[in-house]
Amino acid sequence: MFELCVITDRALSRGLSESEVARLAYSGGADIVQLRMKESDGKEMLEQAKMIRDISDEYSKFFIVNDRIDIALMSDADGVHLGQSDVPIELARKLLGDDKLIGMSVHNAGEATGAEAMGADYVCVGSIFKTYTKYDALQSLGLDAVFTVKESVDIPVMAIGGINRGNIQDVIRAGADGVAVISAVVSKTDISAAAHELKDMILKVRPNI
Ligand code: 3NM
Repeated sequence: MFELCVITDRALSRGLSESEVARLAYSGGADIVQLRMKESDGKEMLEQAKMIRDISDEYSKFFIVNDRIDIALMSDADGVHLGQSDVPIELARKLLGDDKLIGMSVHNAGEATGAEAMGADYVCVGSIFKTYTKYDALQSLGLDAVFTVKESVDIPVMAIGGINRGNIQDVIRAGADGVAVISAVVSKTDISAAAHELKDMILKVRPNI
């Protein structure tokens, strides 16, 4: 369920809308699409969210909204992904109810155990490698961070930041339940094929861990 999350990024997706990217990502095997539109107004984001909801239903896959609980509620998304400086998980849970997923970005074991205690359904640790996509990301925590975060919590652990076909299997071997990627999928000319390749690579190492 949490193996491959593809996060949208309009600036990288060569003129495709978020929902177009989502369809291609799901068709390639993405388990989750996370709608991330930091610069967008609510109207446009809600339109994309509703379209992705329908597409994710076609594929029976998950749809998560970054930050915006209001958009998640209005589009009936499966949940939200929150950062350390977003609204507290307890409050998000009150608004969303127990049936929705809440994910949280973390950088270390302390933040991960905190997120779990507050009721997060999964955590996403990063940035594992150098990323050119998020300028304020804490850079290059390394694979050790995946291992220590995984050791510290019982909820699923995803990893993010600079993950691509060259390092994805190391990330899974380090203990990640899954990965979240932007550039390794959405910037490619064949988004579906890129998602398919990464998903395949994850599944290939899974039986060995
Ligand atoms: N969050 P790419 S790194 C959205 O460290 C995001 O929390 C990060 O993009 C974090 O796969 C990141 O292109 C960008 O490196 C990930």
